[in-house]
Amino acid sequence: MSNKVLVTPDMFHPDAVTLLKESGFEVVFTKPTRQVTEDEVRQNIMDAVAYVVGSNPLTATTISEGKGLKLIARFGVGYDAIDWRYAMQNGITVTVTAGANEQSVADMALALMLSISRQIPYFDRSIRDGQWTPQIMTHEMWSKTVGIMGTGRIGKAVAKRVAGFDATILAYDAYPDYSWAERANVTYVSKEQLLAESDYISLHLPLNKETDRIVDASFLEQMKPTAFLINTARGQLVDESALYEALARKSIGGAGLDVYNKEPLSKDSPLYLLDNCVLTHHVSSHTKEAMRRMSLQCAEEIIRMGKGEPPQHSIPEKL
Ligand code: 8YV
Repeated sequence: MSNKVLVTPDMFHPDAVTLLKESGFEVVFTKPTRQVTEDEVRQNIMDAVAYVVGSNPLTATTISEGKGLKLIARFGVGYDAIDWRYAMQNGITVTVTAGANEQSVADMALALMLSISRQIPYFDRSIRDGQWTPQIMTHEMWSKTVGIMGTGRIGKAVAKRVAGFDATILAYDAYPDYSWAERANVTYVSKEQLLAESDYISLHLPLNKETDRIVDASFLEQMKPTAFLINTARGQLVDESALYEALARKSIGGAGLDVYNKEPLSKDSPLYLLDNCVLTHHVSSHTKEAMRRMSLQCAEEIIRMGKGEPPQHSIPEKL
């Protein structure tokens, strides 16, 4: 068995590199996630036993080049960009860093809720432009209704935070966790009720064929005209043109977006022209704390694989 671990995320923590080296692995980095090409991965995956993959796509063709590949350790929780079916069919385990980044992503969802409803980017721009009294009114978050779509680890962490705002918390999930909801004072409702009643809608769904463009024109029409849409999950959950239209017509209150249909967001995107949306660069889990946990978790999965032990967080899908 080869001992080469190929790593793409440049934020892979040095402690995880040390851990892998101490366990006898050689660690080889590609270019960082946002620069690496499939070609570069293909060239380097050939003699690797494990690959730590960022948000860069990993196709069947590339995976098939990894003749000795045993583990794909996803540096993150969403595995929509990986041809995981092909990997599993070929006996390659795919793990995710479940439990490592939900606190950071939940923080960001809250930050976006507050940023858009209190117009923080607008005030920041305004004071830098030398204006002291910009005359706009904003909205407080206290005691509002927050709709959480997707109640996995991240959705639950968001619920915990918004409870501190005395929010009424509604949730929608194809697989409700009623015992958590009872403890957390969260009410599962239909999608229609969540859309009609929420002042904030925060998306925490995985991207798959059921959720692709779940936020379309009709979804947006069902939202309150004052409601905010927050997306720290996946850009493809949202029909971005329909969202632009709704924001431009002000048929919803605003949006806080960390993810986009196509990343990086095009320089020509009309979203830049709108004041009622706050945009960040798919950085919800980019905190020192989460990155270290994610790195160590990937390293530990690889070390377990090396010892012939079962993975801790392999992806749940069955073929
Ligand atoms: C990752 C993410 O940090 O966990 C995920 O699925 O989208 C992010 O939080 C990013 O994909 C880098 O790998």
